[in-house]
Amino acid sequence: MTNNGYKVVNIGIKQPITEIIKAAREHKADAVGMSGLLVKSTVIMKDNLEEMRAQGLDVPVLLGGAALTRKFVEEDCLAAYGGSGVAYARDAFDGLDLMAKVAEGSFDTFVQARAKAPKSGNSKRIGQPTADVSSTLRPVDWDEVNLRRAELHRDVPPPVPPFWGAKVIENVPLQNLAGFLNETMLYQFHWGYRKQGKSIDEFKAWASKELKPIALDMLKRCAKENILQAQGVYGYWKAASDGDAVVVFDQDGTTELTRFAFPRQARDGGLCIADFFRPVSDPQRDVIALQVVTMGQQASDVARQWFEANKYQDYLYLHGLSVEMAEAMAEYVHKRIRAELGFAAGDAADMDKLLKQNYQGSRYSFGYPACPNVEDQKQLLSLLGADRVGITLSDEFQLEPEQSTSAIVCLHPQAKYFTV
Ligand code: B12
Repeated sequence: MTNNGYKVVNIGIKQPITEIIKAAREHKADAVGMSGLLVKSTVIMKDNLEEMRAQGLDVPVLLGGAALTRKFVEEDCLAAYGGSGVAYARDAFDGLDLMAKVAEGSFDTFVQARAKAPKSGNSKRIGQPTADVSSTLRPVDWDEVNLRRAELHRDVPPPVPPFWGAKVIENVPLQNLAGFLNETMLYQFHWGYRKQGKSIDEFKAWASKELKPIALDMLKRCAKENILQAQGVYGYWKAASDGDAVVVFDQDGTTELTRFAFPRQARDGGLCIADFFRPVSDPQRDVIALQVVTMGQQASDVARQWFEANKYQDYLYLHGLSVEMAEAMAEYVHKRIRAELGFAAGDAADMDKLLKQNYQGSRYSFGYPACPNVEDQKQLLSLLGADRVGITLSDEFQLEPEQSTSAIVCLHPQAKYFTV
């Protein structure tokens, strides 16, 4: 937007609404923009809009971010705000179109017209914020589930971990992670390069010539200036299923440390993460691995400094790379878990295939459909002692530093991604 002639006052992430209102008044903003990455933040957005209305701040509002849908913005958010209107920006270009409407005074009419238009096929984003999704969506046939569980575990002995509890991994050299980088996500999603008529193979060949050197240079700089600091904590615990919950035990297999509740697919034979663990009644305990990784606070701090210094391209390259490196670090730790448990030999050799789950087990992150409760990261971080590498959880259950990701790792050969 700045590059298109607008003055943008970036007040940063996780700002309370009082700060947003204060800044909007102080700078006489013509519009306010907010971005919501997690579903939790979209709920806060709605509260913010109600507060703006209550405080009489009446300016056009633009909303975007991975966790939003056009429907949520045009129905719930618009109803919460009214006033000069709220519009959904699918991407930065949508944002520019909307600002043009603010400038020519047609935003309000546009918002009203768009709110009335049908909303099918307008967004690939995830659904609206959901309330408590931990409960089962329909009655469960437990006889059937128990039979399936018995079947799943018959010939699959629990793996034997090299240690119990959590272990810290400090300062992983970035070159060790580079191989796990999802380049497609980096170039297309974060850096915004489009295929523009090229086939996927042509795009890959082009990207490897034109974009990979940029990524490698940036990685070198990050290593030299210590901008990315890859750290993590992971470990192994005894575990069992109890209904749709997974109970995590101490090494003795009887002292319950915590439990995570999971939703079950509402269909015959519907899956639930708990199915990949032997029931509590079984004398044998299964194993669960937990992990959390970060690229460190410096990544966010430097990205912000570059942004403030108007180094937009460097900022974009660094931010995209840092978040994808967090994902790469998560893959790296997951690979280490498979190696320690002795089944990494079954990993696909090709990285593209590996990133598509061609390995045994599954890494589920809280906040994803089979495992939706981001709140459960509280117990996860506490079991891991994640504060030892500087990872904490905000009141809105966001991981800090931003470039961090957590997961539970199910080790059962049939554990794959599924949606609920
Ligand atoms: C990359 C990614 C990550 C990265 C980095 C996230 C980051 N800070 O950028 C990492 C690996 C760190 C990560 C971690 C997590 N993630 Co994540 N992640 C993603 C992913 C794949 C892409 C997000 C992204 O960066 N997109 C690129 C940017 C540029 O796009 P964007 O944010 O959508 O913004 C564009 C538009 O929306 C628009 N826009 C956005 N804001 C605004 C504002 C205005 C004013 C305007 C005009 C336009 C606009 O313009 C932008 C450019 O086009 C999404 C899924 C998806 N496909 O979107 C999940 C997603 C956001 N993650 C999700 C989850 C659950 C998590 C974790 C909680 C998982 C975990 N337990 O570890 C953590 C939380 C991290 C934290 N700090 O709390 C969920 C969130 C849903 C939920 N339940 O809340 C998503 C939606 C995946 C999913 N389908 O479930 N994640």
